Amino acid sequence: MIYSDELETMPREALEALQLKRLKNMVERVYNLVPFYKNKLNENKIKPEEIKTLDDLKRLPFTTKQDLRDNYPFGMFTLPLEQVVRVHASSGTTGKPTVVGYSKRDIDVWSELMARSFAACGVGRGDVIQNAYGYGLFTGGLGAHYGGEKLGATVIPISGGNTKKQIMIMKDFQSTVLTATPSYTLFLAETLKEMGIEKKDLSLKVGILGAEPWSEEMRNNIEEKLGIDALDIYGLSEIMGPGVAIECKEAKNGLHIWEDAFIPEIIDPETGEVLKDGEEGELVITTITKEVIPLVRYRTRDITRIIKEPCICGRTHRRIERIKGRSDDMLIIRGVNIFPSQIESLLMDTEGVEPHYQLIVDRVNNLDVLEVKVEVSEQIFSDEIKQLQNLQKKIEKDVKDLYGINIKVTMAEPKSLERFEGKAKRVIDKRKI
Ligand code: DLL
Repeated sequence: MIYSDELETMPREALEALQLKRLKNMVERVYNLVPFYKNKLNENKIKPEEIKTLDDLKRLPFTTKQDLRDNYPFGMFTLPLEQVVRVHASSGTTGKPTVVGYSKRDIDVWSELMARSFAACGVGRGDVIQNAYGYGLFTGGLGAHYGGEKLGATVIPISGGNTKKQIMIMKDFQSTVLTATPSYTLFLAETLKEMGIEKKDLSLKVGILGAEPWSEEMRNNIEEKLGIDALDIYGLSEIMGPGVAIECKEAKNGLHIWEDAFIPEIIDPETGEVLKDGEEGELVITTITKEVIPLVRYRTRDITRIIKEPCICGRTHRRIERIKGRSDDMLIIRGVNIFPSQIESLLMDTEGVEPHYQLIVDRVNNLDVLEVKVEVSEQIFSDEIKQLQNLQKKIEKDVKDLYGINIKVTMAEPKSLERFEGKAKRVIDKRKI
């Protein structure tokens, strides 16, 4: 289902012309209104009027999370607070949060892009959206909420947590759509089972899941457990919130990034060089419609690639591949780079283990070591010890065969590892403790 035919299927040429017009406008605005940008462009000896083609974008300097921190809280805003109707913030693990602001128009654009995203997942009027993303400074809850209302669907603003009540409501209100993190969705599925509720007792048909990396194998697991289509939604507070990119139900392969609002680039994270479509690297986004806090070439730290091929759904906005992980979360184990999502894929393909795991990284004698703790199914757990040992050895061997590294696998009792209501925290880095 296409929400806005004109904008979503716009011929590339027209779309790129629109991008260029908006980009010029935006660079001009930030140069004149934000001292940070004026200084940065001056330092790089580039003037806004020198941006003449989309290719000139790469002459502009990057913006980083640190820049937002240095200008905490409102230093990057282009408008006075009189015109800022909302703020959100992303927590981060240390120090001050990153603060973002929205004008009335920013909220309207965000709601529209979220409405488009819902529609791309087959959601429309008459659908009941159980919005289990957290409400608050986190953008997930309110972002999905406003988009759902804009679309004309019915939104249940339940937020995350309170799992048993959540399930009662899901059943009684006949929710058709679940918006939540993949890890909370797993927790909901597990609780349903404990409560003796089967998927046929529910009206759920789609899950719009994101805010954290998850694998294709995890998708299959969730779809199987809940009998739904599970679609991937991407976004980040600095750029807007949820709805920056979305998978379409038609292809379920890669996420369309709304290019009339954002210009994506993929760069080599080491050198900053722009890579060609199809090459894997760090996603960099320039916002071209935002009023309060437009960002020039924001380094997301998220690793993905741009899919060049047009999509069968007819949308002309390019797709990015499912996010592999954040470059900060990449583990370097004896010189081999590995993302937690790669370990997840492997675990989820292994019979007898549950989709609950932890990665524990430590440094022993100057070498990084990885321990994978994974829950086993009730059945395996009640089998003889030999079975458990075989399973453990099999996973260790599979990791070695695929990635060439030695890791340690430990088996955890069913339901013993932590469950999550929002974003999962699966990596425990003892090197940083
Ligand atoms: O997580 C916004 C959001 C809310 C997206 C609800 C989707 C659904 P932040 O808290 O600022 O914003 O975190 C942004 O989360 O840079 C990625 O590293 C990660 N992330 C978000 N969506 C995905 C996804 C929200 N679909 C950071 N796959 C981003 C992988 C994701 N990682």
